[in-house]
Amino acid sequence: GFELTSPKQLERLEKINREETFKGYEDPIRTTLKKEDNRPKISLWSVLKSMVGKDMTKMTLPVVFNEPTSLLQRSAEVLEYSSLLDKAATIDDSPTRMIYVAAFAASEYVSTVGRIAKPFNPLLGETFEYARPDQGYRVLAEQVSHHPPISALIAEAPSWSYYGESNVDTKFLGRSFDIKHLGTWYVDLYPGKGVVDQKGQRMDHETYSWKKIRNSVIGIIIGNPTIDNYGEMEIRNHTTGDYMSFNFKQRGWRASSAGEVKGEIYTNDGKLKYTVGGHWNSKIYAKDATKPDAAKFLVWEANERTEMMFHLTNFAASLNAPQPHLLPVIACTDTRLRPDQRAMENGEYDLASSEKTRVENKQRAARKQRELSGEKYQPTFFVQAKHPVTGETYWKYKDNYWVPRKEGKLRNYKDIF
Ligand code: CLR
Repeated sequence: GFELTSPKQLERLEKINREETFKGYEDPIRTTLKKEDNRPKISLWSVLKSMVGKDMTKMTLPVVFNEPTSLLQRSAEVLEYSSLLDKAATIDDSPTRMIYVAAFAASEYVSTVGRIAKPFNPLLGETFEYARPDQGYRVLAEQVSHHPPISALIAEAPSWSYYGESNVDTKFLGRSFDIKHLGTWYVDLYPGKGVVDQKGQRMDHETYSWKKIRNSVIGIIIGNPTIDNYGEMEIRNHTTGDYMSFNFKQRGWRASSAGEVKGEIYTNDGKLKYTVGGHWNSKIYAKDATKPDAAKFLVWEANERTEMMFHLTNFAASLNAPQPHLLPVIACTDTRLRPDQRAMENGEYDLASSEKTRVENKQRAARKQRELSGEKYQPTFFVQAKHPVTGETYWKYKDNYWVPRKEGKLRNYKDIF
């Protein structure tokens, strides 16, 4: 919806189109699941009480505690509010761009409300693609490691890329079920007018990075299980030197304090430029801190939600849709083709459970085979590399998905289901 102005943005748009990214995305977007919620009601505590001290990968839970999404898809849910990045790229000054990048980083948490269920742990080599012709972006995620479970993801649009690794450390400590995020996430933003870096050099893009805050399921023993998201997010613009400290307050006794966020944006000379406030579960505002009488302005507002099975958001309901034009085009490793998750979505819990056991056994057999032949597993679409800006190790997209996909070469390249 935003105008593209720079040659770099147009070049990126041209690549997305040339690689026929949107082939298969002709069907209308699915926004809801029509099934009735007929899951048996089992108390979470009754199942979890024997698992104190365990992490999620070591818990064998009945499949009714799952939701029909994979962790690859859940990492892609952040794209629901990607128009914040489109907007950021239209802004000329760097601290103001930071407001919208920060709102993007915070916007994904509203989708966690009511979702007290376990996403499917992706199989090694499982992929998930998602593209939006109406918004101009595309996403690719791949499970690059099984122990520990790590997913790599890249989303690309004409004026930005968002990429990083999802590597979560989960622990059930009795009172709460906690999820710590170890991976770093990046945005490369290509503003229409370019960027001036800290040395005064003109650049076509700038790089931001941050780590995700903690998720915590509380109220497991008494009351109803609720999700909280809290901690300190530090967002850095490595190119201009701007910095933001963004605090997500832990939920207190009063429900009114739930979801509170507070942040400060500093320019590279250490001066406070903006304050940001609001709630990750409803609205986020910003205010110019250099002007005493400045009014706060709305930056982000959560989308309306239709109540549906598993409390998915409307955006989440679109991710696993078995669209007739799309299924023949996607890679054979795509989550949409995973039989246990599909059965779960269809409300066939017994089939979901037996298929889950089958595909997990198949994964185990493949690993045994590799061990016997001394073969080291290599992901297909991502490779570990040193980040050109931060110097940290990250999963670099090999730029080898969309062209082979277009040529039909990913229809049979692997057999994981
Ligand atoms: C949060 C947003 C991140 C990606 C991400 C990774 C792990 C997810 C987490 C999100 C939300 C909460 C989550 C978690 C894994 C397990 C946990 C779904 C999506 C659930 C609530 C734990 C349920 C407990 C079971 C025992 C039922 O970008």
